[in-house]
Amino acid sequence: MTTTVRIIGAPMDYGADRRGVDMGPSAIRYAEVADRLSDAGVTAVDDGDLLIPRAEERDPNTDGPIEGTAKFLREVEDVSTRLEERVANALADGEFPLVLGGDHSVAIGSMRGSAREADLGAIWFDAHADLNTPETSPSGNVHGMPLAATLGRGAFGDLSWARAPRVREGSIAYVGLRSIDEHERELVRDSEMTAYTMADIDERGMTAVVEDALDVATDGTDGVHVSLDLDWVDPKTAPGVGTPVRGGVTYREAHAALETVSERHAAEGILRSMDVVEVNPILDEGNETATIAAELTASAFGNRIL
Ligand code: EXY
Ligand code: MN
Ligand code: MN
Ligand code: MN
Repeated sequence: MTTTVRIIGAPMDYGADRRGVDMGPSAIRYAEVADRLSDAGVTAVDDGDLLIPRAEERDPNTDGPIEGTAKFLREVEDVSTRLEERVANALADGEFPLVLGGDHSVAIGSMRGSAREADLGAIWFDAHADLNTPETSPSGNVHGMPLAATLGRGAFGDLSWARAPRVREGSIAYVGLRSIDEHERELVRDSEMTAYTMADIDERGMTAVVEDALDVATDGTDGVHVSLDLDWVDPKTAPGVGTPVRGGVTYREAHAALETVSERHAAEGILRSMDVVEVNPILDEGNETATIAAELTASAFGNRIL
C-alpha cells in the first residue's frame, strides 16, 4: 500500500519577530513539494491552509494568564488546537501528516496531534534548542519554546493545550545544535534529551549521528516526529530564515540526514509525522530555501538519485 502524505499548511508567524514565515507554505508548494513527493513514490494530498488572522490584527498580549513573556500566546493556542485536530484526523485516516510552517511554534500542534494516540519520539533538526519557557525566554517569541511547551515545562505546565503527555524527554534528540541561550544551555544539560551538536557532526559524520538520534527517538516509542527547521542548514545555502546562524549543515549533509531517516523508515516504518518550518520567502533568494525544504522533504520519503 502506498503512503498518502497529507499536506497541512500552517501559515503562522505569531511565534517569530519578523513577518514573512506566514508565506512559507506557499513558497514550499511553489517549489513543487507535491510533485517531489510523487517522484519519491508517495501520494500527496493537499489539505490547504489553516486560516490564521494577521498578527497586526491581534494584540500580542504579553501580560496573559501565565508567568513570564510569551507573545501572541492566545493566538498560538487557537492555531495549535486546530492544527492538532487536522494532524490527528490525518493519522486516523491512515495518512501521514506533513505540516508546512510557519514559524516553529507550529510544532506544538503537530506533536500534540501526532502523540494523541501514540508514544512519540522526536528528532529536532535545528540550529536552536527551542527549550525556552515564558520565564526564561530572552525574546518572548514562542518559536523559541515549542519543545518546552510540548514537555509542559515552566508556565506551559498549566496550559493543557500545549503539553503532549505522550512525548517523553528521553525520546527527543537534537541534531545540529549550535545556537543556545546561556540559561537554555543548563536546561538542555539537565534534561534527559540527547543533543548532537554541529561538533558531533564534524567529528562523526552526519549519517552516524542521525542513526544514533533515530535510536533515541525509536526506543520505547510507537513512532517518530521529524521537525525540520530550515535554519538548521547553513545560511549561505538556505538564506531565507529569520534567525540565521552561521556554521550550519551543508546541502549534502542535510540530504544525507533525511535519507538516513527514510532508510530506517523503509526498514522499520518509524516515521509518523513531520513539520517543515521557518522558511521566510521575504529573506530568501530566488525561493532557494523553500526549494531545499521541498527537496529535503522528498528525501525523507525516499527520493533517491538511483
Ligand atoms: N533562543 C532564542 C529565543 O528563544 O528567542 C532564539 C530562538 C530562535 C528559534 C528558531 C526557530 O528556531
Ligand atoms: Mn526551531
Ligand atoms: Mn506504546
Ligand atoms: Mn531554529
